[in-house]
Amino acid sequence: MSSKRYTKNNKALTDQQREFYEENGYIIIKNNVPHALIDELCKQFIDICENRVHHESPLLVIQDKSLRKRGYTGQHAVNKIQDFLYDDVLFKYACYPGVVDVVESIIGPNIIGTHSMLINKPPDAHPELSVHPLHQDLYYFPFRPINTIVGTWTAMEAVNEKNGCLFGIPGSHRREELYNHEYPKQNLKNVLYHGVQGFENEERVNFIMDKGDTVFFHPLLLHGSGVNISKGSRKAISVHFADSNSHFIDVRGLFKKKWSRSSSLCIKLII
Ligand SMILES: O=C(O)CCC(=O)C(=O)O
Repeated sequence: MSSKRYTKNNKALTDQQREFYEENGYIIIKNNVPHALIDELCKQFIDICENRVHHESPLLVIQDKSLRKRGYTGQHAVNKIQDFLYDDVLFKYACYPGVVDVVESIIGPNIIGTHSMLINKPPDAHPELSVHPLHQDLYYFPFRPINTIVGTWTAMEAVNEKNGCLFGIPGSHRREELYNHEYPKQNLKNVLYHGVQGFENEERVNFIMDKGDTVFFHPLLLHGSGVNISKGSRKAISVHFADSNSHFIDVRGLFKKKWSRSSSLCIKLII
C-alpha cells in the first residue's frame, strides 16, 4: 500500500516531486504552460475587460472602483475574473494536459474543475486592495474530501516580491487544520478577502515564478500574495480541481463571520 497521503500516482509527477508535495503542500512545475497559450488567455482577459466578449453563461468581473475613479479603464481597473469555465478560450487552461496530468497525479483520475479565476494586480492600486492576506482555500469550499482538492496557479508573467507573487508557509497543510478566517486586523479595505491571524512569525517562502510556471497546492496550505509595487500588471490564471465524487458538506455555523465592511470593489455580472 502507498505511504503517500497527499498524492495519488506518477502520471506526471516523479516520486521525488510527489515527496516534495507531500512534505511542503505545493510544487512548482517550471515552464508548464506554453507562452502562446498564455498570450491567448491574456488577450481574452483584455477583451472581456473591454466588453468585447458575450457569454451565454455568466462570469464575474471584479473591478477596483478606486482605480476607475482615477480614470483607469479596461484591464487596468479589473482585479479578477471569476467562474470562467464556460468561456471557450479561458477553458483551454483548465483542460491543458500540462495542468490536468499533474492534477491527476495529486487527486487521481476523476477530475472536475470547481473554481476558476484570472487574477490581475494592476499597478497603482491601493496597497490594501492589492494584497491578499494569508489564508487557506478550503475556507471557501463547501465540499470534501480535503485531500482530493488541489489548486493550480499559473504565472502569466514573471512574478516576484515586487509585483505581488504568491507566498506560502511550507508544510502547513500537514497540520490538517482549517483555521478561523476573518477580516485582517489592519484596516484592510478589501471586502472580498478574509485571512487568518497569528502566523506572523512563521517562515514564508515566496513563489518566484516565470511566465508559464504553475504551482499546484493543497487546499490547507497557508498562502497569500503581496502588493504590486511594480509599474506593470501581475496576472495569473488559477483553477481548483476536485475528485468528481466529492460531496457537499453543511458549512452553517462552522466559522465566526464578520461581514460589516463597506466595499471599495464592485462586482459586475457579465452575461
Ligand atoms: O493571485 C493572488 O494574488 C492570490 C491568489 C490566492 O491566493 C487565492 O485566490 O486563493
